[in-house]
Amino acid sequence: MRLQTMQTYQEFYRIYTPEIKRVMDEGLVNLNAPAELIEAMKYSVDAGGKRLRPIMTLAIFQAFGGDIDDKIIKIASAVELIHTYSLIHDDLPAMDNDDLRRGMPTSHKKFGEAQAILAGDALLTLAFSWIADSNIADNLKVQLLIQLGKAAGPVGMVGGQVDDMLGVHKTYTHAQLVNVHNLKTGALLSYAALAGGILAQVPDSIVKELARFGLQYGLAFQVQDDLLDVEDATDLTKNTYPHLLGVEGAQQELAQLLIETEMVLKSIMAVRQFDYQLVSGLLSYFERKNN
Ligand code: GRG
Repeated sequence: MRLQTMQTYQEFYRIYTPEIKRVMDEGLVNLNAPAELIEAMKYSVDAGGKRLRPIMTLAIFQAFGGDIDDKIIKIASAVELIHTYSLIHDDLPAMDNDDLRRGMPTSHKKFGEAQAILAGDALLTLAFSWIADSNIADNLKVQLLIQLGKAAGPVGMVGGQVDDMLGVHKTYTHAQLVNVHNLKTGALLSYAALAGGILAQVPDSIVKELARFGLQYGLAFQVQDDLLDVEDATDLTKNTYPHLLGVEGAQQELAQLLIETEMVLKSIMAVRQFDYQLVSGLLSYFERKNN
């Protein structure tokens, strides 16, 4: 594989976010499924998220010499289906009971609780089909499916969500909080990063380092999210970094995590050439928010 011509992360993001939406929409409207179900699935998929997870997979895939096409975009978007399902279920009355998501009525407010639950279920299972039904080599498929199952399920995001819920009436230690967020938020981002490496067929040792990059990125993402919640004056009584460390402590933790995240990329660069500036561009998410 060859390294592509240098492209800034901003250009990459501008090109591929609409492509991700197009490929996801095509995958949804072509399903032989009840129109009402497709409508509810598409409503949440099209609600306008940042597409951070598929963008991470695609940027890493390209940075390690992969050529992006619709087939790769669809595989990369599987994790976005899971992310979307998690938000639909997280908003339900039994969980956060939110009326709005991304400025629009939540799925259960728009379609009713039963339809929202089923739209989430359908997005979760469809994610695995999009990988399993693709025409990449079977060994790559199996690796992706194993890793996605781990990241999304009981030893990943769902486990983290449960730990988070159980923590409502207690105060977690720093280590417990890190663990909750590694599972709840970090696991899917870690998958998104390693999936780019698996698709680009880099050695296992680099896939492992990419997973570490995604996990560190996810933790930084969560600290940032907690800090933004403080600015929005949401409550400080939950298990959050500002609650545990104070706002200044959480800001220091974020700065340290970002240094460590970049260090992981540098350590990969020491053993294998890749388009460093494209992948490190993923960290611009934090600059924007800090301005
Ligand atoms: C219900 C099984 C289940 C899991 C829910 C991810 C999650 C677990 C809940 C979401 C709650 C939350 C606000 C977590 C903080 C980090 C996070 C995942 C934020 C949302 O991700 P973004 O910013 O969302 O990538 P967009 O809207 O850009 O797609």
